[in-house]
Amino acid sequence: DQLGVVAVGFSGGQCKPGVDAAPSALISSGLLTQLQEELGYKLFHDDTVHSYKELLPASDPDYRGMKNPLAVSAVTKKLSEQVYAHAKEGRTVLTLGGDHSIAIGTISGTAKAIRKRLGREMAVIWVDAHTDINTPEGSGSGNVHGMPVAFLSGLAKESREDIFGWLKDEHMISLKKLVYIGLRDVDRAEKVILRENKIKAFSMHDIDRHGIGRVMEMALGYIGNDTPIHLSFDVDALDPTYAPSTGTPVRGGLTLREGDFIAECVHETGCMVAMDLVEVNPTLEPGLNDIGAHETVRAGCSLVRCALGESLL
Ligand code: DIR
Ligand code: MN
Ligand code: MN
Ligand code: MN
Repeated sequence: DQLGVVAVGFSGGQCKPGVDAAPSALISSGLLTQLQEELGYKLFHDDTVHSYKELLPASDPDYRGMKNPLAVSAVTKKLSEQVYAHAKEGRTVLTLGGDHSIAIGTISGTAKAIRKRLGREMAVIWVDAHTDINTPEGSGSGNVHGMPVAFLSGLAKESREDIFGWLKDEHMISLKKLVYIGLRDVDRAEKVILRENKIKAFSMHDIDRHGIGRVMEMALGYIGNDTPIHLSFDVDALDPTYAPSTGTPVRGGLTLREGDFIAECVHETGCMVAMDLVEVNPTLEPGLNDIGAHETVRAGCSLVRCALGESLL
């Protein structure tokens, strides 16, 4: 099978430096080699960790409360084209972030390719402690990594071409085909959006109640058979015990096995068209020495391998 890989060293969707170092850390630990040699993928990768420096503006004032709006818009627009170029060839696309704002690029690129190739609207499984569905006006932080789903679904609109106005209908996703898993830190304004739009969401409470097996049955049942799936995995969905090196850790998260299980179940559908792994920040090292970063990178690699078909037996 063909796998397009895009390595995105970008951190402008939030305020902590270091998340741009994740792709190199993941690749150095052998991830791409494993995908090629152990899982048998034919890789399409330009051997570059993109920082998109040439796209970053000299001055980038806040706009509608958003921080770095021009930079995030320019980078995600370019990334959208990169992902589209892979997906239109029928390749599965793996994007290594970077903070979660990059999903504006990845999901818009896959959504467009799936429309063109298959005439279908794809589903998104968003695994995260957070819903990342703030509108600029509803956001408390102004960090765009808390807003990607709002822009991708049209809940947040902006006509300025250089601030996400480049997102057209062909790039968009339906809130009816979105499923969240792992939630436990959702802003008040976001809860209103979830309720008003009847968005399918499985919080940690649901996982405690039903178990991850049943939750995945319900999540995939909601999406329906034979629907192309984009899996967007924020490593902060995992409990900080397993993934401490991330910008906004929240206690009470998924175990490593629950995270891997989610990825395995998405793989088993045979319908995964793209995966993002985001918010690994190897420079945040809450553990002794760099054990925290090492463990977080290892967890990230495991999630990717599971989503791409590694099985236990
Ligand atoms: C918060 C935190 N909801 C915000 N969001 C995220 O800034 O909008 N943290 N995504 O990872
Ligand atoms: Mn690349
Ligand atoms: Mn996120
Ligand atoms: Mn998160």
